[in-house]
Amino acid sequence: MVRYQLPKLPYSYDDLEPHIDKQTMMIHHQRHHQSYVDGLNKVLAEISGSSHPQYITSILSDLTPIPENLQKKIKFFGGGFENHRLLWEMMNPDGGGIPGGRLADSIDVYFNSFEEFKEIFSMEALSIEGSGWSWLVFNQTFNKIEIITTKNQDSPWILNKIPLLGLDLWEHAYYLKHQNLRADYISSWWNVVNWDYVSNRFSELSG
Ligand code: MN3
Repeated sequence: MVRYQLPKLPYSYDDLEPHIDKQTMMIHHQRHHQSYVDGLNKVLAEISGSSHPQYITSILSDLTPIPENLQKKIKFFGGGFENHRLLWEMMNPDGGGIPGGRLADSIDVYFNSFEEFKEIFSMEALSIEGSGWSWLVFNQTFNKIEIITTKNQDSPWILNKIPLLGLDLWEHAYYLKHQNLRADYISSWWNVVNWDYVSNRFSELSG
């Protein structure tokens, strides 16, 4: 059986300062992400008698082979594991600015301009009630990009959509620095978006 591990951050805890603070990064990575890793390993161990060689994104894409009473846990812990793994990669101290390449063209096609895309994405992120995520995803069925939001730790993979860029809107992602000011967190976060990573993901998918 696959055992998941807490992935290493691709930078130091204080590298995203002043946009994302060191203490938030440490607690978010070492405690919150670790708890999704542990929860996922535990629920996979509970699925007795069957092995799960597929990576978690394949499991999330089709939950039907998972016993019904465990599907919710897989969704939560598996989503939490993968969403955060991506979150760290989707940020970078040298991030911010605007995307390039084919992703930039696609954003212009579906959202008119990068500025309009950014505005819609931020509005959707602000409008999430309770905890959830805001995403730019690739919709394979229609071969297009879309903005979606998900509740709790739901991953875009459960909707068969591929996450390109994701923003964590749980209070644990921003409360220490921004308290209840979610809009401030969102505008800080744009400064660290790793557009190279996001654009590369898109290029590989839309090939
Ligand atoms: Mn989180």
